[in-house]
Amino acid sequence: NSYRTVYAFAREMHPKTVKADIQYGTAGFRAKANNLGYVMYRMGLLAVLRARYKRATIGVMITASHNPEPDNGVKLVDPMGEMLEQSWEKWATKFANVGDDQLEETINEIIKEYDIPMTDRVEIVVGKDTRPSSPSLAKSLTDGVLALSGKPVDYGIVTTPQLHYFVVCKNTNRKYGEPTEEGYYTKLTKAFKKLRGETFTNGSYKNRLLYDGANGVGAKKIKYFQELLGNSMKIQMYNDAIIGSGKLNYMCGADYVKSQQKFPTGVPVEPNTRCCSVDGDADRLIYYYMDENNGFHLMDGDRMATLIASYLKEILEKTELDLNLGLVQTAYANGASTEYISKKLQVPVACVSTGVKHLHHKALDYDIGVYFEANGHGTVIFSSNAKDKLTETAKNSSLSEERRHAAEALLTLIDLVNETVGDAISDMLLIETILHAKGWDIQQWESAYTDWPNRLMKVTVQDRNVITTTDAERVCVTPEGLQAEIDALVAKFDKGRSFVRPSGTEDIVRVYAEAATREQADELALQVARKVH
Ligand code: 16G
Ligand code: ZN
Repeated sequence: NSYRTVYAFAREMHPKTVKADIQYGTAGFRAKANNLGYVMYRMGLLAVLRARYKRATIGVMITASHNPEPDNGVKLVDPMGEMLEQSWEKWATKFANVGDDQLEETINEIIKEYDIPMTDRVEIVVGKDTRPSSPSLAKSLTDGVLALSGKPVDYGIVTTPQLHYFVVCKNTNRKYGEPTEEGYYTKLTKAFKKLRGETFTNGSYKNRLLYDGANGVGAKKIKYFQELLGNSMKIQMYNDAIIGSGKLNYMCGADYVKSQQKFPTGVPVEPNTRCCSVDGDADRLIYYYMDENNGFHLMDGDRMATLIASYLKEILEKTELDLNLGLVQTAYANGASTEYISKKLQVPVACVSTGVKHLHHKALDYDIGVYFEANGHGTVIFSSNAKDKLTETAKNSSLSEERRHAAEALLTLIDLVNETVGDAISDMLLIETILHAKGWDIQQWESAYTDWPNRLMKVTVQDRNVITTTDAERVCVTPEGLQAEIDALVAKFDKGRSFVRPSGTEDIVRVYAEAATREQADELALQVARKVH
């Protein structure tokens, strides 16, 4: 039977080359690319098992996002575009770590535990970013899919959110859209142009944007948008170096801009001009500008979330529909953003643990759920109740024109949004749509609130897992006594807030602190970091 093939393939073509165990974390597996061949092969096997268990198409994305070019990684995408269900993460870890001769046994174990039917011919949708290592890793992955008689469907180089979109299109019988690149571009650009109408500028809003493609897939794909959007949006692209240039994410891209709080290289500095950066797989977006005194202004995920939520609230009110709107953040969200959105805009805010799966899951609690991590990953999701009510309202000719138009606008906006996962390009089009509607330049957007000074630090420890947390990572459970020490420190600072958590992607502990002044935020972070050592 085919399990023999599995073992033969593994031994002859994709033998396990690394002894040390690796762990399927919040971003799947990430490592130096040359250590990942056997991991890909095994994820191909697991994807087929998952697809048969769910009786649906499963996605696999080969990317290491904002990591340097020599890294790579892999993550599985569940049928409705979610991250791989948590209970299967341990299987992913096990599959990656067992010896070649234990693969057959491990496959049998999972089949038995989940009663997986081994006959279905399932599709595995594969995508990859622009890393030079990606094609050969994709080959290892498809070998794994084929070894268990699955059907690999290779979409080539695509963004992570495109891959999520394809998976959902396939699993909804195309109700979500056409599972092709063209289908994706058409859906988004059609909605964008409809919302923009015939006037491309409005008030202080100008339809020109400088775009940093991070020398990755985000640069490759924006070209299709530029063409389809025509004059409605002037996107000037920078950082589109060719594959293998070694420049992917190098001193540019959303992660660099956000974590270094610096203007990226390769983008011309034009005072007061709106700029944005995407990351290496184009699922994160950051806006920024330089003022006339060379001062750098960052518009991160918190700012995008508040802009989007405030706009949605505005049009939702016009529809007069009883739909609940909520915002989901993590503990890294700046306190000023949380206060602004919950007190001033009166939109309920929930806080959850770091990682897209937690945010997405919580956002499902609302009719319209906006979620964003401060790092620029986020989107909006709409319940079927919301979609139904909006459709009814838009069609109901006995209602006022204002109500119908508002419902219609929201329905079009739903098409502009990639509900399956955070999507840098879709988010960018959404932000541009909102700024256009409000007639705002980037300074007006920024003036909504002022960020409280904050500091993020990395601390290296012997074993980061001794730190465990609760309450959306805001409270330490172990080591015993640490939380009391943090509380005592925080109490000494005006507007102080601080928390520590083990990173899910690096072997370090992260310390976050906020306070009334820059110096105090730095000092609080430093003092808390000393307690962690
Ligand atoms: C992963 C997460 C991202 C999170 C980051 C935190 C997904 C798809 N990605 O990249 O959302 O912000 O990890 O990293 O969930 P950390 O645990 O090292 O702070
Ligand atoms: Zn990314």
